[in-house]
Amino acid sequence: MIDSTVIEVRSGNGGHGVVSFIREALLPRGGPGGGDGGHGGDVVLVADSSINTLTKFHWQPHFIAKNGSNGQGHHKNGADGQAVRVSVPVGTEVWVWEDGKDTELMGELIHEGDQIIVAQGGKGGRGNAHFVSSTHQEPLLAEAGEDGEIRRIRLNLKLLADIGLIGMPNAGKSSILTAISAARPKIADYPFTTIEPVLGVVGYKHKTFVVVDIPGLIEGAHQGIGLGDEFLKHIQRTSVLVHVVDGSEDNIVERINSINNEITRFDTELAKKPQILVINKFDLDEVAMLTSEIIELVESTKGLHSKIMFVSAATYLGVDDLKQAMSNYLEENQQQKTTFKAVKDEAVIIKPIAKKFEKAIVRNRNGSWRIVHQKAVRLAQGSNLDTWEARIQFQRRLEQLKVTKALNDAGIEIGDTVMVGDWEFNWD
Ligand SMILES: Nc1nc2c(ncn2[C@@H]2O[C@H](COP(=O)(O)OP(=O)(O)OP(=O)(O)O)[C@@H](O)[C@H]2O)c(=O)[nH]1
Ligand SMILES: [Mg+2]
Repeated sequence: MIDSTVIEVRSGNGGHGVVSFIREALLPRGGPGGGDGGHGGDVVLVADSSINTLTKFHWQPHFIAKNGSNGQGHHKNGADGQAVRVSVPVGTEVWVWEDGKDTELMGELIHEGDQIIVAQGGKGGRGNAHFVSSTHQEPLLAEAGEDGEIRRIRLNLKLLADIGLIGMPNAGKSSILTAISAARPKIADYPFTTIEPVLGVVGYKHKTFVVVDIPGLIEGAHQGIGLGDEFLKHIQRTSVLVHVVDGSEDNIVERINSINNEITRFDTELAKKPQILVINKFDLDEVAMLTSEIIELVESTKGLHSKIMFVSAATYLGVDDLKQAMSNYLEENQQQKTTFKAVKDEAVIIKPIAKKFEKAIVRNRNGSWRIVHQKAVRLAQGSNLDTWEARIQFQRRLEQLKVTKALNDAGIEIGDTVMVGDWEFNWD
């Protein structure tokens, strides 16, 4: 099962606004008619319960939304670029991935239909019709479209289940899941039969809940021994753990402690979750005979806060009581993000990462200046600043955008070279 993968997403660029004038027979001087560019498409992840793994991203790790179209004359705005909507499993965490590691959690898709905009389309540039002012009836300025975003993100699937089954290999975890639900995980008398998590839906009276069976743990799992502890992330969102022990084994208490140590090392919060301790294989005489001894041993061990139950997954002895205990424990310990009682939450839309606005200007090493204020740069890129008149209009905008003030405050002098986008001029 692929439950973690890095993908690259790219939103569309905004289309450019244009400079254009309406000149018709009856309107010799016309007015500005340059349309706006369309917005670039977003890349959006959508939680979809019909998908259970991230496998498809292994083959298709790139998602590119369409650019917005440029505006045209006669107030024609460019079309918006189409968004790309990508279905991901419910339970997916989305991380910004930089330099080979997670840097920021963008959000978690917990409910069916939850959405997160992982790359926001660039805004369309405004056409010259927007730049009319009392002093400039013939605006010669238009904005270039804003660039889209390119980003690598890591999808990390954490299954959503209410109850997690933990324990050593061969304890009978998969047998218990089979006894309480319609799931049919592989069962065999050798360790590590289960190699990836399996979900089962349990119905008890009028309630339903989801139980996840994960591969067995052994001492040293946190160091990668056995199948390691990477599957433990799939029980991080559960509310209750069912700790399954093979009652026919020796050293029961040591076994329980070593599993608890492994989960503590993985995540101390996980170790604090309430546990139901299930002594399995109760059908075997050797287990049935030692019942009171086992209870005494477990109860006299410090730090074991569990409820003890004796169960046989083979004969179904105690299985109904176990379902009832699970249901009661869930009721008492329910955490938000679970499926218990099939609570139907509203789907949420997670906003994109806020764009960081840098400063307005920078000084180059050779003493010249560069305007980096985004709006000013887009205006310069979208306009032809070759004419004296366009430059006057542009300087007027620089004043409005407070770029002029920033330059003055920083000590610019007449005659200094100023660059913005691809343009270069002397300050006057
Ligand atoms: N007698 C008896 N045998 C059982 C019982 N439950 C499970 N077993 C046997 O124990 C062995 C292991 O069972 P599994 O359910 O595969 O154990 P598991 O904990 O899922 O093991 P891994 O997936 O390897 O971690 C199998 O041979 C089962 O038939 C039980 O209640 N009584
Ligand atoms: Mg198993």
